[in-house]
Amino acid sequence: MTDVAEPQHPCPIPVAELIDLERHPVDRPDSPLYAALVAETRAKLDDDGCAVISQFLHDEALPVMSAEIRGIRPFLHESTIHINPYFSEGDPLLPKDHAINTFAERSGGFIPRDAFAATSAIDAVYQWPPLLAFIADCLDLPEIHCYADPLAGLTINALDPGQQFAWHYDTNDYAVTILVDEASEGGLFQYSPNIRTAGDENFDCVRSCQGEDLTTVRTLQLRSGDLQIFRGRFSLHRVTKVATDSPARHTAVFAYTEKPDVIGRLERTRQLFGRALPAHEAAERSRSRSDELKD
Ligand SMILES: O=C(O)CCC(=O)C(=O)O
Ligand SMILES: [Fe+2]
Repeated sequence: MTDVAEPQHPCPIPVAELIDLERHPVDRPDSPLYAALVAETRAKLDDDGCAVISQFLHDEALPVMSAEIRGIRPFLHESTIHINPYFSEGDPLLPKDHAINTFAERSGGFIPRDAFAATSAIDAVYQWPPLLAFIADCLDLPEIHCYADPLAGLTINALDPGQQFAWHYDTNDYAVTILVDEASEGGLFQYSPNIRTAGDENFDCVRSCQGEDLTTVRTLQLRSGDLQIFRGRFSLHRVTKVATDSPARHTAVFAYTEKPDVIGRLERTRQLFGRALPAHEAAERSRSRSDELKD
């Protein structure tokens, strides 16, 4: 038998020209530099749930990716809502100034996966097998797969001038993002490491953050081209308002799953994207066929 070569991504630019592999040798798992990078990233994740690999991308990749995002911005879905950190309704039985009853603006938009061209450089990095193996190593997982969802797998988060993402927790265990376009002012990622635990919501401390007491809060100085791995289940976080005279802030959000071929639920997809694709309907049908429950 002959070895089957990795299928080539149709992006005309090789990944080696997009990721700075000299500095961050994610493709050389047997090298001491790779071991050091994984150890450092794991240590940061253990310490406060956040690891940043600075200048992960080559500077030359940034204008290419920025231009790509500008090209697909017509597919941006924008909304302005007011959220509490739990994305839930308020609780009339609790005091008015309780963390659960404290809402703040979440304004911004996202560009869905099906807007990306087949030749996308952002997609080439997202899907690159050595990167997936490296991220799995950092998270101490046997393997990860690209989220097969045709709308949610790879997205761009956009914050235009004047927009912000208020304090919240994520529902997923970890997020992998690359900042492509930074704001010139504002648009700062802030987080309060492990402010809650599985057994203690620590509402008082959450309320302090909401009231702009930033004693427990760390602020990242992210730059375009930085890669961030963030565990957002237990660490309250936000992106501050992008200044009104700043360019838009764009992050590429890489979604992965531990099992292959995972697709989002039909109803949830309709809520998030305002539409679903035939793949979502097919997945839902095969789910109900394989469901052996009686009700
Ligand atoms: O755009 C970012 O840097 C991350 C925003 C965020 O917290 C999220 O999408 O859940
Ligand atoms: Fe988040």
